[in-house]
Amino acid sequence: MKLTKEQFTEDFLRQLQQRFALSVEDSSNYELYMSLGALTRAYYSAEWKSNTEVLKKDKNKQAYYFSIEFLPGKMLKSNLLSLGILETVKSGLKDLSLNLDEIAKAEPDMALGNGGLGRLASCFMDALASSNFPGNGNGIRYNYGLFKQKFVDGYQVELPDSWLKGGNVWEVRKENKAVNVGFSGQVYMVDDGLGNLKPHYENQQILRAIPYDTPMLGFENDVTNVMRLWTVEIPVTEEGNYLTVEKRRAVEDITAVLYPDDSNYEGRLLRLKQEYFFVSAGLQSIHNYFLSLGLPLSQFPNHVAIHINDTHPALCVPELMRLLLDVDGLSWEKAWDITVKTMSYTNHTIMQEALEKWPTQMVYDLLPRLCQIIQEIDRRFVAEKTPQVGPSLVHRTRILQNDHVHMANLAIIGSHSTNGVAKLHSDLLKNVVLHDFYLLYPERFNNKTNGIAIRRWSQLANEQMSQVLDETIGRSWRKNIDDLVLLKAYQDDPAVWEKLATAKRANKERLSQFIMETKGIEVSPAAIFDVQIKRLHAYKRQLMNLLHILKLYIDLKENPAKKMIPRVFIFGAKAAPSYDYAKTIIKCINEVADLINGDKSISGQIKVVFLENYNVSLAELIIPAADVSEQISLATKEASGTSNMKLMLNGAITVATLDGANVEIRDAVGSENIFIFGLDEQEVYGYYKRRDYNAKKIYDEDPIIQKVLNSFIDGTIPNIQREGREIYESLLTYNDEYFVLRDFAAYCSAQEKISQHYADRDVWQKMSLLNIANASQFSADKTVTRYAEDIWQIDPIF
Ligand code: 26Q
Repeated sequence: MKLTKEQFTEDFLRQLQQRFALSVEDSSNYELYMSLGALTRAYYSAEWKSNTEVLKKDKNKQAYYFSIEFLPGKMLKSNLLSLGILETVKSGLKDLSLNLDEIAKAEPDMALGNGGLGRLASCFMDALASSNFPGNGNGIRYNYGLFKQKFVDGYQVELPDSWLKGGNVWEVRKENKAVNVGFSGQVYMVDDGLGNLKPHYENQQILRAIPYDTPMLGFENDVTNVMRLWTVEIPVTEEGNYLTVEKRRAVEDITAVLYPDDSNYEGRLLRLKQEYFFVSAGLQSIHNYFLSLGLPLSQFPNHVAIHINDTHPALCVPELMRLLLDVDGLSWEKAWDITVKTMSYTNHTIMQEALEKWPTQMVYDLLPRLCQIIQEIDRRFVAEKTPQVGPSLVHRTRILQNDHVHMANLAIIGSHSTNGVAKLHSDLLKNVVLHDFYLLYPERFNNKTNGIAIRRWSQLANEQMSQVLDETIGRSWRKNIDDLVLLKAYQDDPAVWEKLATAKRANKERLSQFIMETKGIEVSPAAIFDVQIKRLHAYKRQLMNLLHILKLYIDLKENPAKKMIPRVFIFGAKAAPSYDYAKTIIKCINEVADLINGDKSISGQIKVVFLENYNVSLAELIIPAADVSEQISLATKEASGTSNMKLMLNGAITVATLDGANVEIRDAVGSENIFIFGLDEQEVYGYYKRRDYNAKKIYDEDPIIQKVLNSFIDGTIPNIQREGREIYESLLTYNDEYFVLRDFAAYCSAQEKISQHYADRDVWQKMSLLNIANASQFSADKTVTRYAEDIWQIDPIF
């Protein structure tokens, strides 16, 4: 949009006065933020209205991304960037002696997600709008987002995230789009007098679902899609709706908190209620919208694509069936045909413990009609497939097994597309994890490698580097991300190396200052900033990183004269509150950090910093300052990873196993510009097949590993009597589930190589440059375009 600085300051001062009756001098950052947010909203409101009208008039096919998590972070600066007025606003505020970055800090992070899956959903929202696709989000408006993390005596403590308490400027409550969602009770099929069976419900609990819409702006293209999040309310009925405090609480619980588990599936009834609540509300609202277009139902899949993001929204399948059967009166065959054509599903994990299975009885009690439909889907599946492929394959793939509803099976059988999130992961789905389904439906399987919202992770997070790019290759990359490859032409240009190094240095200084302010730890921006930021999970092997740190430390203690290139090891990670082993690792990292940071005898050559409360905003501060990107999961375990892409884009060099998207990153940058180590997929499966992994043997044969592991139980690391023992036992007594010891030596040599390469500034800068230049292939714009073309069949419009 066009906006002069003068117009902006005038609008802003008016907004501040109208909203808070305040002048700039008397306003807090929060009041300034709210006013700026409201003004930003006013700037895009006309586009939002006209987008909605155009879509309704043209009846374009739209995609709906159903996700139980969204993780947008802060939206002020990203909305200003999309509107093309970020610079104008910045300089207008400066004229008022205000600083946009300070004001922006007052916005709470919207953290309605745990990690990769939720952040991916938000990167996709950005990319869909930026690539002119009509694509919307559908999810839950949790009153409390992901817990805030604090460390007390080195232990993780969780605090509630009441992100809504100051109000949310971006959302709009849509009272007139509310729908009812029914739970429990009994259901009978009765003849409606016309020979059709219709469900008759008794004792059903009816809840109200209210949507809150947040516009998702495209980059400089006037597109405003919608992320629709649902909140539960107790309906007002004619007979009155008096509920006891307890019953009210039980209802409100449904959209109260995000489950903080990102890997371990827990079969809680409340979680199932959440899943059905947002699925039913979202589908009803799509169904209502479709009916308002006045098209025949057979046209539904030509106007609606529904995406099931992991299995959490898999109830989309039976819920759409319910609407088509019970509300529209379609035959089973017609309803099923429409459902399968409409639905598509993404798998995000191969970890067995994360696969959702719900006790059939629980599903029956909570959702009797859905359960009937699921049973009928299962019955027909068995009847149709058994003659074709025989009973044993059917037995392994059916939805109902051992009195449980298998959600992945439901999602695959009820959709036309199943994809993994990186090449390796998608191949594993086909060949191992979902091989049985691949035999049944080979044409349904495909890969869609993840991507990231490049603009947020460069232009917003890393202004310093962005400026260097502007000066070097011009500004076109800001819109056409592919133009980042123009940087390759400068791979041997020392002047460009120097500029990029200066930008990196400034980002490191900014992070060093933050580390000093928040942790009181002094770190040198001249050191290598070695970064591992992701959820804490055993398979991601933060522990291996810690073992390497201990090895270096022991080395320095034994050889006091030794000089190494100083390193700052930076961690950011939350553990699921119920995940004891992950919490143990947090405690150990914190204690090792205290030990090393406080040891004057190593003259600051190693520092360890575990930043609290890792979230999107902190990622935006850490990533631009990273030299080394740790992507060290056991091969086959990380479906894709996305922080690997963000770090690469910001010029960090990756140290990685051949897991997830690391493989594609290596292919993009070339083996000489990444440090690959460790077991590969084949070798890992070799161990599983032979069942001959022996951690104790590796320990017995490797004196370095002995020294490092012993430090956990011999008092070297203080305050970890219980935790140190737990780690030690997990590796030696319980045989090291994720092969940390097997990969340790290779990891240490990769780390040594990193130090050698870093010592040669030119070599390092060239590698770093090539990482930036090759990052554009991981743009979420590309990823969603592939989803749009191959899976959703939606066209860019607007
Ligand atoms: C399921 C049931 C009950 C409670 C919680 C859950 C649950 C919630 C979140 C299970 C899994 C998740 C999140 C998984 C996740 O974030 N997976 C990551 O997805 C990224 C995007 O595709 C990948 O890059 C990561 O590799 C993958 O770990």
